[in-house]
Amino acid sequence: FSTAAALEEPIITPSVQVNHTQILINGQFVDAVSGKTFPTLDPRTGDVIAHVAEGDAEDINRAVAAARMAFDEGPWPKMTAYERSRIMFRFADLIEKHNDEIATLETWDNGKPYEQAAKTEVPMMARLFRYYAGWADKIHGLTVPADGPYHVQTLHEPIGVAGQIVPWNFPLLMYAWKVGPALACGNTVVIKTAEQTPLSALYVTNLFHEAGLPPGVVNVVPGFGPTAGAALASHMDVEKIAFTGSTDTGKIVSELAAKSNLKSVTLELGGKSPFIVCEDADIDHAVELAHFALFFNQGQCCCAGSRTFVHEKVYDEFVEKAKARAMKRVVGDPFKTGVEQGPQIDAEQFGKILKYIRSGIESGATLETGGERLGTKGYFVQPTVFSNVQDDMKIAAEEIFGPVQSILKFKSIDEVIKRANASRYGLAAGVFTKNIATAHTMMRALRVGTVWINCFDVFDAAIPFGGYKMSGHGREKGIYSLTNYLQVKAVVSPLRNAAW
Ligand code: TXE
Repeated sequence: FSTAAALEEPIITPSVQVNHTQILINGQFVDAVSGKTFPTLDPRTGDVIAHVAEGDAEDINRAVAAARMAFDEGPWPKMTAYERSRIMFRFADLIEKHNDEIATLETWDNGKPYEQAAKTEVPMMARLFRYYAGWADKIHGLTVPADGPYHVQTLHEPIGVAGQIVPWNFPLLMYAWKVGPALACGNTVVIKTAEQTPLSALYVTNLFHEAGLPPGVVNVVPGFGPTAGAALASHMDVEKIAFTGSTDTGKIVSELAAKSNLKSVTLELGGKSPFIVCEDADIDHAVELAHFALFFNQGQCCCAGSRTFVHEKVYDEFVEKAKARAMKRVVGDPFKTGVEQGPQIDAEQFGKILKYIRSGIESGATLETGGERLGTKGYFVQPTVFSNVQDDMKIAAEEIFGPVQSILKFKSIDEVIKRANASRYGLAAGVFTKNIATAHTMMRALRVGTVWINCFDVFDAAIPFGGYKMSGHGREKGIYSLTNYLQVKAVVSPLRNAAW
């Protein structure tokens, strides 16, 4: 690997100050009611970056009360849609202005390459807010042609207070996917950040207030899942909960929502996405994109192409090239230029990944490269490639969420479709072929929320994203995301000639 030098040199000390570590309620930074804090760690070293206020049920109550007030008393839903949209546009401008500070916090707290945060994710966040700002004044109901002498129309109204629970793999993008549509539709928000990555959301929400966001419209509560997260999901005054995270926690969130006030739920959960390379594919292109599909963001993507199915005729060539590509991957301090892979998020995920690697070896898959931790501190894992992986091995069935590529062999299109669909997940798929009929057949047959044909991980504010099966329900991004945050009210009134 192109790793050793990058890992051994002294690590880069980020140049930004961590100024926001408290809970953000009603436009004010406050301590937790309990006075408790928790450390947020630098995944490069395991050292403490800062101590952050630890919200729990009491703080969630306060945040929900603020969001409730901002919704019920205004001004947010009572502002014109144009005024709301202008605040969101101004926020996007401020995100751009502070691009480098925001990206620095994101990399420091999460471990992702700085270049990825600074050149892709933070700009994408600004793009998402502009996209949703554009929607704010284009949301309206219909006039409905009913039978009989009635005037019938629908009003598209905000739901109320939206609770949002986000994970640590894309802290800012998950914020944008959730807060953007909720606000465009006129809702107010309480967002619980992941315990591993509280810093960037606090920083950007402060900027949002600078852009003119009224107090109470977006409240940010850092804290843990079973305390703060569960309190939000079961709160009686929260009318909608949106969650991104593991399938197991998604079930808990659904249950809490059902047991409390039956708040509506959208879930974006795990995946085990097939990446299918047909015999006629451009192999070099497929190798590169299969590598990207799996290793991007340290393998910590819900839609990672984590089952690489390759046609038997091109299998050996593909495995050789995939191995060579993984061996060239540059792993190291994510603040260094040219580094493609930083550390995993925390000790727990790091341990889980190494366990899956051992399980792959024990179950008889061929370890082509990698397989160990890198360095002696922090949570770095060697880019790892397994060949001869079988469907019933754990590494082929369960979400590893790390830099571990599993390459499986197939013989026919019908067979690979069946095997690709034989998963409890259904988030995404990649199909690599030059044959348009094969591409169209697969596109229809695969039971997943996104099919990328001869490409992968193409994200855009307008493209909907979400899962089939146990990868969740509801769609984020695009026009479809708005329906998660709107109530439809039917209004019926008789015309003058109606029989009373
Ligand atoms: O997830 P959790 P974890 C997958 C991935 C990973 C595994 C575990 O396979 O290895 O999940 O990661 C909050 N009530 N994904 O433990 O627990 C928690 O505080 C309410 C896929 O980090 O799902 C955090 O804010 N909330 C995924 C969020 O849920 C609770 C991204 C996610 O944490 C809660 C992350 C509770 N009882 C992990 N318990 C994706 N789809 O992209 C936890 N939380």
